[in-house]
Amino acid sequence: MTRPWTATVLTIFPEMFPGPLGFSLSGKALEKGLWKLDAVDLRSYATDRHRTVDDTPFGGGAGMVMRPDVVARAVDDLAAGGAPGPRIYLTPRGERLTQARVRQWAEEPGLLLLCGRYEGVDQRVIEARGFREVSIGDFVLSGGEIPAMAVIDACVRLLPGVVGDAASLEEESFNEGLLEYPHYTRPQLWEGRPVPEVLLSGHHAEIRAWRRRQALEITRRRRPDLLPTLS
Ligand code: 9WO
Repeated sequence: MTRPWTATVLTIFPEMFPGPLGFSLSGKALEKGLWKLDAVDLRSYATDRHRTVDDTPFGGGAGMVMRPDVVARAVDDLAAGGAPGPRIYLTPRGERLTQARVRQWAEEPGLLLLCGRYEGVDQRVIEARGFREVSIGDFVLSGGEIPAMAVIDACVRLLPGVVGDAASLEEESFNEGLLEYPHYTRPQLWEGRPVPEVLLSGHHAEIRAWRRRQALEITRRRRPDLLPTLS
């Protein structure tokens, strides 16, 4: 392969990577060279002997802020070294990640993911280096590393050759926009609970229709915002 899809991660905790991404689907794909991971220590771009990356916030307030000069040095060095693709800063303030966006990013040559710690990163370097602010959900963690892993995992499973069974991805896009129907396997009777009869029937058209109804019903109850509005 000429240049596999590459996740470049800027973090003060590069040892966290690959972490969970080294297992299962993403881990096997990584071993096969279907994608590449470059976890870069932000501290290596600090200039003082304590390798400081943060400082106190102008205007006062709790905690510390990551310095723009350190982040910019890192980004510029990585860009010169060919770190490709959109630049993403993981923050609860960001625009919410969607599967549509994941599909776009899986088509890029890779991603540069900036992981904040403390109270976040100086806003000027986010703007000056063209980072998009992205959130994976409405909660606050202690840093951007776990969200970065989530973004990478979501992209990697869409790369060519990563999911062996192309039917799985097709089925997923068939289900487009709805929550998934429930799944069942053996034993057929477990703790007095049977598997829905229709799934044992072998009537594939009926099974398809049942799953569709289940998907619609669970979506209506949990995520009505995902359903097209009538009018
Ligand atoms: C911490 C904090 C403490 C005192 C006052 C204000 C404060 N804000 C924050 C904060 O937002 N810290 C973030 C921690 C800074 C960026 C990295 N961190 C982070 C990213 N937490 N959660 C995310 C995240 C990213 C994407 N999607 C969901 C959550």
